[in-house]
This record gives sequence, C-alpha cells and structure tokens, in this order.
Amino acid sequence: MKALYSFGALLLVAVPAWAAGADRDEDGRVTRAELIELHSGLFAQLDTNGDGVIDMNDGDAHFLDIADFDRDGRVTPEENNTYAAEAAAGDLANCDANGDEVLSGDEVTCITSSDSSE
Ligand SMILES: [Ca+2]
Ligand SMILES: [Ca+2]
Ligand SMILES: [Ca+2]
Repeated sequence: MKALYSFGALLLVAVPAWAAGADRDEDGRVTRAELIELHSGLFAQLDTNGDGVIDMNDGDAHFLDIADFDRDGRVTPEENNTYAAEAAAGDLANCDANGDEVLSGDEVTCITSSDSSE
C-alpha cells in the first residue's frame, strides 16, 4: 500500500523552503519566469516513480486534482506547463501588491503552495 497520508505531509513541510527557492538568481525579485520555473519544478519531485507523468502510482491525488486538465488520470509535462503558467499568474494576482509583475521584498513571502490556494 502506498502511504498517501505521509506523502501529503511531506509536501506541506516542504513548502516554505520551496517558496524561498523561487528567487533563482537571488536578486530579491521573483519574476513570472521564475514563478513558472518554481511551479513546474514540482513535477519532477512529485513523479516519484520517474516515468514522466504524474498519476495515482506517484501517490499524490491532489496534484491530479489541480493539474490533470483533461481528467484522464495523469498529468503530462504539457499539462504541467499549463498548470505552472496558471499558478505563476495566480501568484502574481495574489501577491504582486504594487502591480509591477515582479514579486519583491514582502511580496515574495506571500507565495504559497497552490495546495493552499482557494
Ligand atoms: Ca509517475
Ligand atoms: Ca491529463
Ligand atoms: Ca511587485
């Protein structure tokens, strides 16, 4: 049996470091491109069996909920790209207080995992 519960807990614990890592070039500004990179990077972590798609065999039903757009039970890299673009847009909509399309300073700390949005 897969331990679905413990996998979910692991994801939650990993979120703060994940958000802090968004600023890839460490210039204190997180651009849309960096946000997309951040969100798309989850795919590799969630693909626990390394077969290039996320499905129930990888043990994270929640990611399927949010990124399996055609509802065929698997998230492909293409669907992940769509998800990442939407998640990045969502971060900017939620967190870009001054509307300059870049998250800086306190705006960065506003980024949360898509697991906790809506
Ligand atoms: Ca997989
Ligand atoms: Ca799919
Ligand atoms: Ca900003």
